[in-house]
Amino acid sequence: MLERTFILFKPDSIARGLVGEILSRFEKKSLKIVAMKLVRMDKNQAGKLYSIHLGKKFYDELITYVTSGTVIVMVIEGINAIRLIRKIIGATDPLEAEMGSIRGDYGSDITYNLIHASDSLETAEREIKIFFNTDNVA
Ligand code: FUP
Repeated sequence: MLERTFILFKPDSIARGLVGEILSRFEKKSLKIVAMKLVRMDKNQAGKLYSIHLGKKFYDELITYVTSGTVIVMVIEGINAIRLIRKIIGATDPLEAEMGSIRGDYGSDITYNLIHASDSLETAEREIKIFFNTDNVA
């Protein structure tokens, strides 16, 4: 099924110069970028994005981290894009992520894990709306 998913390049992927490397992995899998912008996320947007984690012990550190620098938000389209991208990215904890995945190859910390991708169609729809109007998605 043709799907759209929301991707966030977290501040460390930009600071470490890994954006091109990560994007090229998506492009080589025939995934298409349909919207993309550089933003400095505010606490309100970060709170909406991670509302499911409110109250957890890592929540404050996570919000501080994703609002600490420039990020790139993106909508990507492709066949089974949601599951495919989650596989390319790898498990949340870089210690669990398989080598060959983005977090497996470049991650070293569960919080500073480079990238976020939606985990379902419903989540994708909700997350895209936090950052994009329907008229700036191709
Ligand atoms: P993921 O969908 O793989 O991004 O992972 P989750 O939605 O479970 O977690 C969201 C973010 O919370 C992770 F990217 C990093 C952070 N997190 C921690 O810092 N510690 C944890 O134990 C779990 C998640």
